Amino acid sequence: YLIDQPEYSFLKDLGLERENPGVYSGQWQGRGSTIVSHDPGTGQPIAAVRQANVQELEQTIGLGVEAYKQWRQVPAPVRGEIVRQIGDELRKYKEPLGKLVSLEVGKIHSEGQGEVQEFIDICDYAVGLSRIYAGQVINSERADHTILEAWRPLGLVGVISAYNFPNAVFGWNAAIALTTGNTVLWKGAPSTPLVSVATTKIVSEVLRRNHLPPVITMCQGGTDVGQSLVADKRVNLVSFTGSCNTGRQVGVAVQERFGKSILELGGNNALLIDESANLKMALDAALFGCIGTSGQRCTTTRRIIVHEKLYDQFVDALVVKYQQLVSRIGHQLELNTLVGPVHAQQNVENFKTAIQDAIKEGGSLAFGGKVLSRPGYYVEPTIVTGLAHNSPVVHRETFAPIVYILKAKTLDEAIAWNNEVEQGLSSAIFTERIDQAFKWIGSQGSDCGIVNINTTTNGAEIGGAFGGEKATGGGRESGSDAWKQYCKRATITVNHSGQLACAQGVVFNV
Ligand code: UN1
Repeated sequence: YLIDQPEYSFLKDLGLERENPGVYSGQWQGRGSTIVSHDPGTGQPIAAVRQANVQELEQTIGLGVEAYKQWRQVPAPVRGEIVRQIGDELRKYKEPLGKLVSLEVGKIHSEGQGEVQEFIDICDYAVGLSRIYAGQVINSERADHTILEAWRPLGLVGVISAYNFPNAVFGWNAAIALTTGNTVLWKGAPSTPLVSVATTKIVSEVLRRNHLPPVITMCQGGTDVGQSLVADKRVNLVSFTGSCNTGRQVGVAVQERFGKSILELGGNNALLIDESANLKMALDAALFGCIGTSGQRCTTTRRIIVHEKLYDQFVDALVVKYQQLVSRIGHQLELNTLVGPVHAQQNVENFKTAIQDAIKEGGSLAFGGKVLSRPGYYVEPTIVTGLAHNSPVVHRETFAPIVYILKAKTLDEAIAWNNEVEQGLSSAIFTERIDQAFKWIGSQGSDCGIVNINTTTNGAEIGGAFGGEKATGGGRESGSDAWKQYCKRATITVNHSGQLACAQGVVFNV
């Protein structure tokens, strides 16, 4: 295991061992099957985790429900103080934890650090919010009556996160869920169990220091554990991040029992380049959008729709940029690397299938297209041109660094293509024209949850609500008023008139 080697001593700094218990419910255990986590950059084993079995999951849910009974009585700003401490603890471990995120996912060093930063940022945000989670006072039609609206916690929130953001997605959910008064049960992706364990160790230290019950619990596991979590009535809200297909099943299963869900599913995000665009900026945005995280963000730029007058110039210039990147492909922890591996062999297979389909459907490779022959899972960043806007492969999300460049005649055509895919997560336009910018963000514009101007499709900040429409699932996490999704709303009519009066002028007395 890599954990035995001196240059990986940062794993021990995080409290990890060769074999780690994968369940935290106030204490550490794990009686399910053992899973070995691998470095996607070399294929070497890092360390192992003993996952939860279904019985342990059920016990953990019970403990989370019990902890809620105590936690909901704690004033919100005091809950905020706990989250402040979690943020501070994460600051202490940012470097090794970010490095572990890089090692286990395959993302480059600065992106691993950035991911932990995103968790720290949402902690700060939630601490502030904990003092201002506000309801409202509404005018009543009846004299001396007042209508109040208040937001109450739901109970136990289940968070199922994906391998590409194994730390931050838990953070967005946990920081807001905790400060709104919920307890949290986390199941991370089966292929990033070490990030789950290390993150939970950091968090659990804060709980221990404050003599708190397990307001955060964690069960690493496979499909059996995931399905039991989703089906369990005691989990009041399931926040799921993953594919559209699994998300559809999760949504139906949770609805079946009238639970609540937040679904953060796939994206098929387009970057529109208008004739008036600032080309230098647009190219930089395309580079990070398409290749950042080796094309494995749900917000990755999958399609670039370029105005026909700029098309040739744009494609040529982007190819030059891609050429400059070739020397920057490498292991994710080498500081010079800009393009790390993809996460697993499955991503390589999906990459190959997408390239074959793209060629079958009439596309040509303007750059890349090959799997690199070296240990680990490396593919070439790839540009495909010449495909029809509605080719099946263009409408499919492939979690790999492949972008399809399309040529459009007008902004209206580009917007129609932006909107014609099933997913509706992120989108961006590069334009210097104010009329186009406002059309883009208006009701005739992008139908996505994220609608950017002159910046990338990916890399959203925590202050805004994050999520998308249509097959992306409709959920919102993180900033703005996304906190309301972790609450139930109470509408409270208070009669202070001393007499009973019905609304709508109804008379009902004897
Ligand atoms: C994801 O890929 O699941 O906006 C989340 C971004 C990041 C989050 C991506 N802040 O790209």
